[in-house]
Amino acid sequence: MTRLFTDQISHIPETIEEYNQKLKDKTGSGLVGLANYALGTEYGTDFFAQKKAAVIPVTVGKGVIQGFSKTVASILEFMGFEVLITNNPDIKGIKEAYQKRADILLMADDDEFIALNLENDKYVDNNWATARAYVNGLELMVGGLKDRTVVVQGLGPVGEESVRALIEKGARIKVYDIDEQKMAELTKEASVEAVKNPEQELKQDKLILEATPVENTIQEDYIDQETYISAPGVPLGVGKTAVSSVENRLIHDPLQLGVSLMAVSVL
Ligand code: PYL
Repeated sequence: MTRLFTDQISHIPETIEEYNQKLKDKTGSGLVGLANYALGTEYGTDFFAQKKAAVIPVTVGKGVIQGFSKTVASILEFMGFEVLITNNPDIKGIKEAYQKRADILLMADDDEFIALNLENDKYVDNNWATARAYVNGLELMVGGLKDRTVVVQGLGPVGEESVRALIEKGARIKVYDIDEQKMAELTKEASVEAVKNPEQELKQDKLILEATPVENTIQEDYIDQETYISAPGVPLGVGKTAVSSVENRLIHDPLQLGVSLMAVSVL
């Protein structure tokens, strides 16, 4: 999992309103609407307000990321949840969240980012939630994925889960990863084929799910008015000069979509 760093997320709390409006402009839905669409639910902010979420800093491994807990908390607060960041990290933090009667616990180490609902035993991890959010975001942008071809670049945990979500949508999927074994695994599915040269594919296939942890995987000369990109990968795989030519048809963020879907999926 690519480890975020502070200056990739420190802007999120004060820009979340603007982010949400841009997401609405692109997909017709904001964070809550997209999560409900992806999960087939109809929760409103009044329901979220009845739920207390605790974000627990975790110090193991490479330790706390300055601003991570605050950013996760700000996304949940924006959605309407009652939110606390525990004063203590780690096990003491879990104990504190329990003692403060939190319903939902969110915590992340270097490998996992999970949400647990103590009320109903539901659990979700960020990779699953992020993949579902970005596939459904792409679907909302283009009006439907059935029988459409989607190129998935990067078959890490999010890319792989995205392929599964796209199979459920009835899409035709072309996958690319530097690891040929990963491609071979996924092409066992009838609707999935491996591509050797993703750049060539982008000349004809215009729906892209970019889930690599690499910059500049999508160059400007492969982008036109038909191109739609859903990019859960951090850092953004679209070349900096290319972003301006596709920004109204590009979904990308370091945390917002994944966190919002995590919270709704454990209710
Ligand atoms: C969950 C993010 C999405 C992309 N990469 C993942 C990441 O950066 N994981 C590490 C998160 C560490 C959090 C740290 C803290 O502040 O509690 N343990």
